[in-house]
Amino acid sequence: MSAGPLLPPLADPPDRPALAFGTDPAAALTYRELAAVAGGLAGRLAGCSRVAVWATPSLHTAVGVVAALLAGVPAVPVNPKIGERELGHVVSDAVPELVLAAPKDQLPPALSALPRLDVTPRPRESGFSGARVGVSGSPSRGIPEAEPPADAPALIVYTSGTTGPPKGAVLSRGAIAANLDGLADAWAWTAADRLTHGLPLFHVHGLVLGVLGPLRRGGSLHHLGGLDAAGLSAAVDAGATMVFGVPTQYHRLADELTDDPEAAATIGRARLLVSGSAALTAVDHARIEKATGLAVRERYGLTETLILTAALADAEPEPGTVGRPVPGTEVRLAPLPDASGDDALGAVEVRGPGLFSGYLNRPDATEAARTPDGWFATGDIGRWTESGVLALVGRKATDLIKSGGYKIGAGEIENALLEHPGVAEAAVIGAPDDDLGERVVAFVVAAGEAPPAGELIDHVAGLLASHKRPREVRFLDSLPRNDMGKVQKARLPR
Ligand code: MCA
Ligand code: AMP
Repeated sequence: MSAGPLLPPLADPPDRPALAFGTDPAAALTYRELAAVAGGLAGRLAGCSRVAVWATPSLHTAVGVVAALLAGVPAVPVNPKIGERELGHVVSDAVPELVLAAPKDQLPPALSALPRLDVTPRPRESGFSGARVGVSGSPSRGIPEAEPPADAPALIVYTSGTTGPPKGAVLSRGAIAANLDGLADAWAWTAADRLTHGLPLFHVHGLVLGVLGPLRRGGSLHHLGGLDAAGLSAAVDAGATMVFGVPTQYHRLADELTDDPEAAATIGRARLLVSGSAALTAVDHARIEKATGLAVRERYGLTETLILTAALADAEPEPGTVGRPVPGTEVRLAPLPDASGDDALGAVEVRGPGLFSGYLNRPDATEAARTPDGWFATGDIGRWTESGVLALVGRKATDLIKSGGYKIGAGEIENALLEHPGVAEAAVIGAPDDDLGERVVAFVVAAGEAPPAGELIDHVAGLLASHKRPREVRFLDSLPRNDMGKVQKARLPR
């Protein structure tokens, strides 16, 4: 299977802005500069089996990932707030040959044991030259001349399941290209667009849509580090046309904009506000529209499938819905065994070119996620509205929590809690939360005297990524269990 380049503008790079991080002019590159700097680095990566990228929200991360893609080497973006246990799992599962990081980054032991290449994209004003990429380590091995095949792996993105450690979703070059092109159709996304956001760069949302999206189109990205009213209105004032965010970011923005009509009016000059990774509440949808005059478009996806559905740029958005199948993607609702009499509800299944190639080293899990006729079962439950758009109504697994747009497996946190000597039993749930959508709540039966809640929270944050830490710990004398001894989470006190 042959394919055109994943990032076409880098083949004959124009002298137009490509990437900018924050407000420091030194943290910005044109396409010509990016092609030179990433090309130089790619020459040193080519031939590697896989590389880890210490994925801080920085130009270094974007350059490192682009370099790996140019070299045809699969990149494994690593959350820089990852805990020790989780990092150990990622490193032993993905077995990266090298790690790419910024020179100032301090890497934890599991990564600092690997050969390291420092990424130092040089600012324009210092007489930029691609040859000045600071790389220590292996000599140049030459960039492959031919574009790798469409089914070649581009990224391995770790995502949580209900139990066990996160699984590495292998995303091919062809899946990324096809999905980004489908989104370009849905949103009329072109080289004229300047995208802005403040998303992390170790997940599909921030990295695939948020960095590779603009680079595939030939447009530009302005990464803000976070999303607040002042930063966002300045970015729109400076020419940003599209905004991506998770619902928690829009919720906080809505709070701020209530008291800042000037920022709201400026943000309203953008072309498109897009929300995804979790459900945006109708209340926040209305608050943003009232303040800015712009209705937020929702889109729905998974790490494994990329984006399935999106509200179209030129259609009237319907709050509480996630739009139509992205061009090229088929979405169906399969009957639910226990739909409580509501026949319109179904299990969301997807087929199309954006699907992942499988979980790394986990053929069993890959197989389990596929239906007998080859569709991917998302685990989400939805229904089609009368106008033909998808509304999500829930998830099959109660042990998956979505907090701030991050997917978190209850089992992984329970296991981490049980490693603390003060914990005899643990049950973790997602409790409704205005800001985070759901917040991680841990119910704990102490072994002897109850340890301080903060100690348990820090314990989890040290082993796993910090966003997986419980926001609340409640001590119980015992967990509610059925006759078989299985914890009945529905009976936990809310
Ligand atoms: C606090 N912190 C701690 C502790 N307590 N760290 C360690 N131990 C502790 N005990 C620190 C954190 O490290 C962090 O530091 C700060 O406190 C706050 O962290 P956090 O709780 O994460 O911040 P938040 O304010 O609650 O974050 C909200 C957020 C974030 C910004 C919305 O959740 C976020 O970025 N969400 C994006 C999720 C996303 O991209 N999902 C995509 C996957 P510091 O301040 O230094 O950071 S879904 C996907 O890709 C699919 C395809 C899709 O549909 O999009
Ligand atoms: P992840 O595995 O982190 O990629 O998260 C994928 C999950 O996020 C999906 O299965 C959905 O449950 C949820 N999700 C993504 N986008 C939306 C959205 N717009 N509305 C509701 N849930 C969403």
